[in-house]
Amino acid sequence: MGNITRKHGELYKTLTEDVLNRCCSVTGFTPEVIRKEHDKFFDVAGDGRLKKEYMEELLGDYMPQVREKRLKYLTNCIFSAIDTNNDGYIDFLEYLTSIKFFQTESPIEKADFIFRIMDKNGDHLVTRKEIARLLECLEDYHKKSSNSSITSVMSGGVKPAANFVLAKLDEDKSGQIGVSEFVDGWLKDETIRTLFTF
Ligand SMILES: [Ca+2]
Ligand SMILES: [Ca+2]
Repeated sequence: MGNITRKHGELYKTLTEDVLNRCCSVTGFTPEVIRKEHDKFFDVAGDGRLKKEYMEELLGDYMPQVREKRLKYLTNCIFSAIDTNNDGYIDFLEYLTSIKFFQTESPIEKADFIFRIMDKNGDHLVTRKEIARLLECLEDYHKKSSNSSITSVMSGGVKPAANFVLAKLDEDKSGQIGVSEFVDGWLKDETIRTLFTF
């Protein structure tokens, strides 16, 4: 996120008027919401840098059915999607932005975020393997699904499921999915949305 709203190495420890204004303009949240989240964030991340282990713990509580190895992969994917300046920590602004993505009502923003989670190596393309690995993480989660199209897509395992996703989304038949193909599919197809919602 190499934009002017971010200052190098800043940890946003004190909510000055300037920091507050920038947080508001980046996220669209009200100052009240930002103050509340600031308290919450610094309660956990004392020095302003949230570590990956903490996210793994949170995710493990949220998705107890996901096994350890898969949880690690999923944590890595989500963490790198949130850690936009790639310094190995989540700072307050990155934290705010991620809340925005998790809470957003905008299907395009949501799809974009899921795409970035799935795109493990960050090359802006999603391969069959990246799809399969994310679905593998979500496999146990989907097992309890009452949605018959999800259980049917997942019934043969993650490889056929990844093929199904690729066949649905790969409009230009390049063998990989670009972000616009994913967003299109997300908007059009309920099975795709449900498959990647967790
Ligand atoms: Ca960071
Ligand atoms: Ca990729």
